Amino acid sequence: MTDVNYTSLSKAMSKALRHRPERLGLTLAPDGSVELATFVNALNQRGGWPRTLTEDDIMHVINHGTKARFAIKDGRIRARYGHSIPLPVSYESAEPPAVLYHGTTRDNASSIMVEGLQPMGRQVVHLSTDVETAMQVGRRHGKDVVILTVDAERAWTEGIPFYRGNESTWLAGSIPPEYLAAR
Ligand code: HQG
Repeated sequence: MTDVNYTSLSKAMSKALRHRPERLGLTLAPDGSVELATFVNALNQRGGWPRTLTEDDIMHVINHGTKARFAIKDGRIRARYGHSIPLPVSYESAEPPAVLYHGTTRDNASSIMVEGLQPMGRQVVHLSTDVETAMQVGRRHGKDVVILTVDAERAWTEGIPFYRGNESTWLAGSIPPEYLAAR
């Protein structure tokens, strides 16, 4: 029997915890979390798995996934970033590194330098701590990748809130063009 495909499980987890919790009959708490046991039940109810999922399967995705997309605390699971659900998730504000990066396409970059970085389909803007991560993020959108640097230190000092996503991802509401430069 084939075992659970952990890439498919990770995608289903992202979909439920970032975008469409209602599809699984879930309601997320204000911090975007849901009880782990309830979450596993809901994924099993959805079906389509080669066997019944357990909390260990969720832990496998968290411990062996390519990126730290999810966090578990006090028996509850949440997505660390990426949300598009209508209800705003309350991220915890924190002081960012002095400089952050954003990888995007050349076409997007020209509008961004005029309109600023906007959350577009998500709740917040996603920024990277290093150029390599920003390149990977940008390549998801096209081959012609431009890296923008974000003067996070000045933006933070001047009152723009930032939030930590994971080790290499920071979040912000939006970033006006005066804090951005093409690298
Ligand atoms: C662009 C993945 C024109 C922005 C990644 C980006 C990340 C504008 C696109 C996470 C704009 C939105 C998020 C403006 C922003 N005019 N284009 N004013 N402002 N944009 O996918 O940052 O693998 O929603 O440059 O690794 O690419 O799913 O955001 O190109 O961490 O875990 O609008 O998703 O993580 O695209 O990626 P996205 P993103 P996962």
